[in-house]
Amino acid sequence: MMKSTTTILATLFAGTLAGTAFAQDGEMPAFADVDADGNGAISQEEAATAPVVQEQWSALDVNADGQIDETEFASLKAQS
Ligand SMILES: [Ca+2]
Ligand SMILES: [Ca+2]
Repeated sequence: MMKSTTTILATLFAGTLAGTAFAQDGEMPAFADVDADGNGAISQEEAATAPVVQEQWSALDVNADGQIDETEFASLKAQS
């Protein structure tokens, strides 16, 4: 009983991780998805959930205020 329950949970957990990794792998995130707290700007903490944003942070943060607003986010480039 315990064994099969553990196996099911492990499978679900692995599936969740795989789904998350797939969604982040080179795909263009939506601004609203990265802006987790919905304040209209992406902080560096929020960018940590979106590698494509994090990698281009210095290019995106044009006014160097430590946040990516929606206008700055618009220049995000899809990765090849
Ligand atoms: Ca935010
Ligand atoms: Ca900025």
